[in-house]
Amino acid sequence: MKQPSNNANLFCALRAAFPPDLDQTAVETTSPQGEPLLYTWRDLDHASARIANLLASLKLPAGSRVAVQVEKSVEAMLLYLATLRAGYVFLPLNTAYQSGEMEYFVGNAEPAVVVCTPGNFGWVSKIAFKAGTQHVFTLGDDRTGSLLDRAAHQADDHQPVDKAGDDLAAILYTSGTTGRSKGAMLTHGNLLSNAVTLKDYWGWTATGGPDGRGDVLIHELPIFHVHGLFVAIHAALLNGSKMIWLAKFDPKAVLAAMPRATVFMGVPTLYVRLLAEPGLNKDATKNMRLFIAGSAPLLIETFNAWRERTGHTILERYGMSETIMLTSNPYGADARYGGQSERRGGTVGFPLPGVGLRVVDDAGKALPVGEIGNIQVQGPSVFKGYWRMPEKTKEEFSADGWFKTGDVGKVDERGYVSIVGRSKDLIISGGYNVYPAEIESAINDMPDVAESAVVGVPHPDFGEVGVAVVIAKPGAKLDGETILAQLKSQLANFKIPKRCFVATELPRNTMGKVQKNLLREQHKGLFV
Ligand code: MCA
Ligand code: AMP
Repeated sequence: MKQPSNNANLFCALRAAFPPDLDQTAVETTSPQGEPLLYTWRDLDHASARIANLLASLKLPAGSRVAVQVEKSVEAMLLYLATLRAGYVFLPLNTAYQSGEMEYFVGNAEPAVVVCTPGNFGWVSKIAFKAGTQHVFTLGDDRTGSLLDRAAHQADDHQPVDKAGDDLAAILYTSGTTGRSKGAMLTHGNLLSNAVTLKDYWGWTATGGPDGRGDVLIHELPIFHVHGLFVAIHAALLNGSKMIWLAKFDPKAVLAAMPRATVFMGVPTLYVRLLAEPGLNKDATKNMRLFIAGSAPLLIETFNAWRERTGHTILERYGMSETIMLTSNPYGADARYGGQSERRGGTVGFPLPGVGLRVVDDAGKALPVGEIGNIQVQGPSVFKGYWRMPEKTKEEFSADGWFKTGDVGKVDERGYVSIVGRSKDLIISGGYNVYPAEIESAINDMPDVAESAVVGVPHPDFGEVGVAVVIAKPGAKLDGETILAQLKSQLANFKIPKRCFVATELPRNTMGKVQKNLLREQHKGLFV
């Protein structure tokens, strides 16, 4: 493949990092039936070229969105790479989304192409065609489906479409505290700059490791969010590193992969579940170089227990869909911060090189070191805005151009950032974001419901889970279990509150606002 010198298409940078010997293994995985499967670097190149050629043959308008709701597979990753290569915009969707949620995303994004699982073709294609989508393909987790059937007839070389750094590469939907989800628009430049920074900051190496070829990543996260799709995949590809690819998180499979790997990235729930494995010890992790956590707060108990059991200190970092990664604890000595190299539990480390981070009060005035306030950021990975929502975009930036994260935190005298809360009403459950406003709205639409409140409470496995408190209309009778069952038919399963209480009233302050802090306090002991 010819490398155009000034093409800012992210795929060019990833492809340029493939090792010279394309016959080396790039991905090691198993089929759904458990048979071992190996993909070489050449396989990644050729298979993504075939899909890119298929997309190109459709003659889609520039900037077309390719919406994808499929189970995790290597081919799903290849579809992402092919979309970059073909110059279109990748739009990944959680497989847990139900038809009402999909209807919104597809209606809002108006994708030219939708790719779904063979089993969902019936209902997903109906939604897609209604929204004007011309092409609906299927992709199974076992290398089946019309996408690969059609791509098989295409050539296996493809020249990446010319892109500028500011061109859109992906849209990631992220819920809002009010109203519906917003599509965060990320550019080729956003994604590449962050990937390069993380590769350097986390010390990715192309030598050493279990087979002498450098780092090997255990990839066990879903690939429809920033963590699994961008942070993990980009770092590995940009380092020419092999991935041990698990279709789903399974603590035993992760432990079994550790002797052949060096890097693991996970949300805190995965660390909690790994700690429950008696086989997790210093010996099992002795070949590992780095454990990285993020997407939700890592409890200090988990941080300490991990160090005690394995001898490794988890490196916690912090980011958002709108910004990709913003801060990280140091991997080695950080010269910008006096050579400090300590990974401090309970903190998310330093702003990454190139990231500006400030803590301000509600009026937007910068606060002194150590004071708690709203976190605002700037930098090359900060997104381009919300898809077709210029007003919302404007609201989320300060007058002088800083993005308002909605997270509340502080910076200590040594420069470490801590997240102490959120100004946005958000529950992070097992690394997935759940917006109470969306759940409350679904509950309030039920005929016998007068009002409701959903709050997050501590949970030993998911960190935090939702609990609903519901008030019936006068004379109506409600039952918590029935409400939850009804919600299950409407919303992605991880959004369903783990408990639902029927009460006679919600606590309110003198302004009439529901006092969620009192509900949180009342229910905080439910699961711990
Ligand atoms: C599954 N369930 C959950 C969750 N996941 N409930 C609350 N929160 C969750 N996260 C429920 C299901 O509804 C189901 O309930 C039951 O648990 C079993 O479902 P199953 O799918 O079997 O669960 P699992 O396979 O054990 O999944 C748990 C998980 C998964 C592996 C922790 O949630 C996961 O992969 N989380 C990672 C999310 C992630 O990648 N986040 C990154 C976002 P029932 O039986 O009642 O139906 S990116 C991001 O946040 C930013 C940018 C960042 O900084 O990285
Ligand atoms: P999302 O928009 O789904 O990507 O979620 C981003 C949010 O996850 C951030 O705004 C934070 O609230 C939260 N988050 C990510 N990483 C961390 C972390 N290490 N500690 C605390 N919160 C985090």
